[in-house]
Amino acid sequence: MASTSALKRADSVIDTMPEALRQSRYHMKRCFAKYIEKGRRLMKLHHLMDEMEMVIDDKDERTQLLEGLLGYILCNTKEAAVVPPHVAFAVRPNPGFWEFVKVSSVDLSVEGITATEYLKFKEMTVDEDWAKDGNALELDFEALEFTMPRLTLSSSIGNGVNYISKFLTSRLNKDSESAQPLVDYLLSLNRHGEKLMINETLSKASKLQGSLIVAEAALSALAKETPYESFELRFKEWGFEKGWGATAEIVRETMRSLSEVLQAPDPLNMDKFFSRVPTIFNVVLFSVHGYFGQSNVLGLPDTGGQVVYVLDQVVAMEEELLLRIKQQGLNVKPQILVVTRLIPDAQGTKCNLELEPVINTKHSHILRVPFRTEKGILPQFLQLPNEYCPFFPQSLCCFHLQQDATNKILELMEGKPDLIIGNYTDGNLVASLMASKLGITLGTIAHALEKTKYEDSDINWKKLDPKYHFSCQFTADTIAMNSADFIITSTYQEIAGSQDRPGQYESHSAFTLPRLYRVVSGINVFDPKFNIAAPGADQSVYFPHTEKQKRLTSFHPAIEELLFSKVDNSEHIGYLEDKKKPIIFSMARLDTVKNISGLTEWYGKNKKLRNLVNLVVVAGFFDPSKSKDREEMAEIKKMHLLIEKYQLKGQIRWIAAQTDKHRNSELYRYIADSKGAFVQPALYEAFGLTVIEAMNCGLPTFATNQGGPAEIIIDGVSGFLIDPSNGDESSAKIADFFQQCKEDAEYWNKISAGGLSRIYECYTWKIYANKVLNMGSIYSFWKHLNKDQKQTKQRYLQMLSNLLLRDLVKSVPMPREEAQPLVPKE
Ligand code: UDP
Ligand code: LCN
Repeated sequence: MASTSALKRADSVIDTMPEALRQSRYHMKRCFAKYIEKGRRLMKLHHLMDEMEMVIDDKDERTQLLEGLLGYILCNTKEAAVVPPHVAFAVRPNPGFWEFVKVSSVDLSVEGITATEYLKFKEMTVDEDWAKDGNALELDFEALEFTMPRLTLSSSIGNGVNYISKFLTSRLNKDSESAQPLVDYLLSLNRHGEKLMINETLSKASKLQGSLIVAEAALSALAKETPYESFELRFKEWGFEKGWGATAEIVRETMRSLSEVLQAPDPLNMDKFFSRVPTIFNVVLFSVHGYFGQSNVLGLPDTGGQVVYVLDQVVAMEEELLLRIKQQGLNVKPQILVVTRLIPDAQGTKCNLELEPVINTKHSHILRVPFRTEKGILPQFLQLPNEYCPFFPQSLCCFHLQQDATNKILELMEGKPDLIIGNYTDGNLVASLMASKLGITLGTIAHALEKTKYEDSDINWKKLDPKYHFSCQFTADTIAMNSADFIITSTYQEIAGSQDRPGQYESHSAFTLPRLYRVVSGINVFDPKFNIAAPGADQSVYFPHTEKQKRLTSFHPAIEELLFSKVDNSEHIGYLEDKKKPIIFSMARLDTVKNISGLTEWYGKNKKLRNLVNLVVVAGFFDPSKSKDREEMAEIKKMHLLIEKYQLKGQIRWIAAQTDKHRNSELYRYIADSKGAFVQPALYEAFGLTVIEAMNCGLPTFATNQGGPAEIIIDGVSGFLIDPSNGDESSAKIADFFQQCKEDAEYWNKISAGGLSRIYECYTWKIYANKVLNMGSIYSFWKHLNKDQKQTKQRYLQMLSNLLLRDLVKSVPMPREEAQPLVPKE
């Protein structure tokens, strides 16, 4: 029986649902009558289950039904739109796979429907006129890419670059002519007008193949280390230009991989060849919001992990670029510019400086360009939209920023960049506008997309727009993700979620903003543009506590004061009575979602844990009246209440937000010395840089199972996963760990070592930079190969941006403070 139902489960919902309903017809008729009883509405899984429970009160019968196919279908239902007499179901049997069906409550007949039809059902629950308007604006991005290959397995999602190599292999394998686009692409490579790799002598694939054979033979007679210069002239006569490699050995390897590709393409040689092609020297990164600076900014509004990520990314990319350029035998200085906004009223930060070198790089800079409106330059900081600060002028300013930044970038780089990478909605928008204008390869990074953070944020957009401006945000996100040649994510779940929860990108596949537009295919998570490249932590700062000679011991007196002094002041409150106990430590912004107050409560309630360890949290500050954010204010008050309620003084130290990463890293290690642990208890975390910082320091880590950390940590091996919605279970798991450490001193070392090996295997900036530069190289060629289709899509996106987004952003209120008039240039 089990195997039959398993087989059936592999079938589509439309095939299996009629029979499943027929088998429980009596109960189902009553169930559907209940569903439609309240009229039009949207139902989630828990509503469907609760109402089924009301109708089928016999537990055994219910269990039997839920164990069958019907239960399987219902459990995979993400949403149902009730429009009597029908109930339309959106079923997601696997990550990325959606099926839509409508069921009649009258006769239980089932009909498959399209995404468009489902969205109309959904709209009927809030706005019948719009749903029935035959001329409503529909966006369909897949319609423009009907010939582009798509992946088919959920497990392949996020591995795009590997599949692009395979697709390229088959494209170049068709006939004798199919390698010509590769030759044309190589012919187009140049650096400031100076040709690279090949010149017009080798304009045909057959000629190139022949010359490669001759060149390889010549190379085999040379010593491996022979520099390119010593055979450059001879190679030039044969049609070869610089860029193949610095030495005879490297040139030979690169030539061999191209020869293999031209003879019979295979993904391995394709990858190898493209990792060596000199296409990327200058990169522009956009990270627009927050206080983008290198010191004293973390913890300021909108200033968190993204700033850390981008700065570390620059260092790693420059290092990798320098290495590659050296291996290519070129004498070129790579340049990376991080473009952000200039804030004249910089509040003590350096955000009013136009150009600032990036620490630990040789040639990279932060370029700050002011936000401008028609009235002039905006002097003050602008927060991303939230309830307290309902402005989203970022989008409006992005249009201007793109124009103002372009000239500056072209001037500083003495030409166009080779790759543009955006970060988050605002940065991705500017990046996509610029990439489209200059015709440059575009990568985008979201860090976190807002759409999934609020239930039904699409259908209810009108209600939420005054607070959050989702109409602008979702439009900007959809435009940027469609413009991108490749999308970098930190985790799989960011793209396609998990078995139970749709991914952040996946939630853009079909959605509707009634009265504005209906997106019938917004993004396809099976598009090979998606790539997982997880960030790392700066390993010169976050290194294991056991590396004694590197330890920053000069911070110890300050750290000891921070942890153990008995005074309450503006930097810390609470104290630790028993200094010998291990410490459980957490550090995050004091947002509700970070759940620092949750951790405090779990600790307060768990006597065993309190006996075993102390609690130290670094988060926000202590005076709610100083907060401008309603959420933060509530969290501060809650923290004080919990400390009071559970009488935590003597066992808790609450430290205000810290901005010195060197001191923070030593704090992680100091806590590791105490044989403590790091706890990241967030209700949801997109990635979680603190998790990998702690693991890099060798501190055993407990992290939320909701979001990115669930992929970082292998439970029980490289750390532990905890369920933020089950505090008792989570605190018991932490207590058990410390109990076990008491009984077996080696256990702590084992988990600490497990965390470190996981980091070295998957979460380093070196791995990241290598992956991202390979993407830049291979997607540039892919874009070249598909330029006609790319251009068509680009025109469609430009139209949407100009017709839709520009109008939407105009309706967003600007801050009251007047902009400063532009000072005319000398
Ligand atoms: N951080 C910090 N001081 C604080 C809180 C956080 O320096 O008081 C740093 C932390 O070390 C990490 C980043 O800010 O590098 C937070 O990144 P994460 O990805 O954990 O969360 P986000 O704030 O981006 O949501
Ligand atoms: C944003 C977040 O919310 C974090 O989870 C990430 O770690 C950070 O950006 C860096 O990507």
